[in-house]
Amino acid sequence: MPIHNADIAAIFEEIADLLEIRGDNPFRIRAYRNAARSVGEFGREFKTLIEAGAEPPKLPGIGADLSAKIHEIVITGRCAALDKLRKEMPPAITELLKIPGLGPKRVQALNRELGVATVAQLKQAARAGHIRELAGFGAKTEQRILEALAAHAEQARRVKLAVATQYAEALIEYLERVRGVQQVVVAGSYRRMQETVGDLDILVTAQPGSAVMARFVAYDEVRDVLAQGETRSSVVLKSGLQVDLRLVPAECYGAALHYFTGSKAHNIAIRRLAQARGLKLNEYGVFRGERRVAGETEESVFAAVGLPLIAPELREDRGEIEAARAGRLPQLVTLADLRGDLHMHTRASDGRNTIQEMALAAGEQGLGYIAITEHSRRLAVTRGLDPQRLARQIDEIERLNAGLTGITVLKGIEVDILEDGTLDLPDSVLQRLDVVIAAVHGKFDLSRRRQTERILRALDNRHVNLLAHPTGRLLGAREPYDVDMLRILRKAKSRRICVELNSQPERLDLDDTLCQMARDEGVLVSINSDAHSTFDFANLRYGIGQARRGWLERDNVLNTRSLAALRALLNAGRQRGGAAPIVSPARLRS
Ligand code: DGT
Ligand code: CA
Ligand code: CA
Repeated sequence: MPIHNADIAAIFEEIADLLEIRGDNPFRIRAYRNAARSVGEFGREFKTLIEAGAEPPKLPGIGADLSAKIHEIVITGRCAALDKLRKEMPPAITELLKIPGLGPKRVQALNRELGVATVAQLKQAARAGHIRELAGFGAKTEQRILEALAAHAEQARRVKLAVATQYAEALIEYLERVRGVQQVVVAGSYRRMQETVGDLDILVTAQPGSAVMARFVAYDEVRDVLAQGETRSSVVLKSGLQVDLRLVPAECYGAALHYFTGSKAHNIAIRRLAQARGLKLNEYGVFRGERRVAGETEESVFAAVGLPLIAPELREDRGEIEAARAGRLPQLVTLADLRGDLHMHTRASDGRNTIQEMALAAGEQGLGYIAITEHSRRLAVTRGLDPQRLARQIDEIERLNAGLTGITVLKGIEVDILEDGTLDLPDSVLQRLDVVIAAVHGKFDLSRRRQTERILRALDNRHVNLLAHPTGRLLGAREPYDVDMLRILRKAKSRRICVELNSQPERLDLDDTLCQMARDEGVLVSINSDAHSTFDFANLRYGIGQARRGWLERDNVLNTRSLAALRALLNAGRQRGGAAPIVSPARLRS
């Protein structure tokens, strides 16, 4: 049975969840979580390496015990340690952890006090009003659980884009090897870079007689075949992800690609344009009467309705058609536009590589500068830095920079915003840094007013450059905290502070619509990896995807600037208070 890194990571995560519900040793739990992350982010498939008999790579955080487990999972498809834990616990209990607002401690309490072990039982208990009676829960929490349950039913079947990518890329490679296959492309929400996808929609063109359909349903990760036909088949993979495959004639490729890329709302609006021109538009082409007038390429489809090509990420019927018609489509930012990355961790806090390793890896990605931004002391679980350790790191970075060429390491911190809006480190320390990122890491459930005030106060600190992951959401695990984002953006604008688009696949925070809001408010967005290892720079592509969905252009993004321009922007921000000249971002670009 083929096993992707994502599957190994999921097993380690489940072990960590179960240990946590059981109240196990926090270090042991953390080891599994770190291992899950290491494996999930590792650039090559363990399965391939192990099957090739290669020496398994030495990943940070993965010792002999975990390495043996990886081996066991790859070879047998199972993990005895997980099977044992599952036997000790109610079978569906980890499903409860997927309900936003329910962490292991609450799940443990619900299970112990009310015997809740399934999502259905949770719903019953909440409806009956039993949850509010538990210590530490209350009526508000009960209400929130009910709301989260409703959202969960819808979300449960969706997969994070980064996870879908692992399955999609393996499948594309497999299909491309089938004889006679010409083009393979994944359309749908995947191509639009939506943060989660419901299923994969694959289009294939092939020479006549190609066995692509037969080979598709025979793919060894297929669990169920829902339908198999000449031109269309649907399967469910072992991971639960559904995949639809359509074989389309080459002359229809563009029309089919446009149709199946969607979104549905966009398609409907485009079809209306076609109708207004007396044309018929469907997945086979654009027709005037019986005659096909376009359809071989997407460009031809758009041209037939009088429009330039619209990037897939924009196709949500959120104004892109009007913009296209008016010749005002944005020139969307690309991965190649990024010149630096302003948020990452090293071994000094909860990262897994040294500063030098991070710098070299970033250089290989084509970046010219990075900022090292460890957690601050308040986040003890991440070994956050106190002023002494930060001072040592500053010295270390200065020494390192002297010997580096092609990449510059900036001194930074991801300082915690405390509950009252003050920062976790004194100004005297922050002032020595190039980049100060402020971030909320706790007290997520303050009222909207208090949460907003808290963040506004943090933005009043004259050293802050950047607000990290501004809503705190974790896809499928934690709702955004309740804040007045417009007020925060306006404050950021007035203080010349930038906001982050955190590229971690479960964060993608700001999301697409908030990116658009930042752009409209004239606040620069910094697209950062928040890397905890050298592999995490790969996540920047997902950040770029959301930025593009949010209509961001190169000039809207802080870290597309040259180092000199970046420094000028950061410094201008820190000399606020009216005296500093307004520096036009356009002029600063070199
Ligand atoms: P998902 O899978 O929920 O993440 O979202 P999509 O956008 O991939 O949606 P899906 O897989 O149901 O369908 C793929 C595309 O096919 C969709 O984006 C647009 C097109 N499509 C599906 N149903 C309709 C429809 O009823 N009308 C039109 N115009 N297009 C449709
Ligand atoms: Ca889809
Ligand atoms: Ca579909």
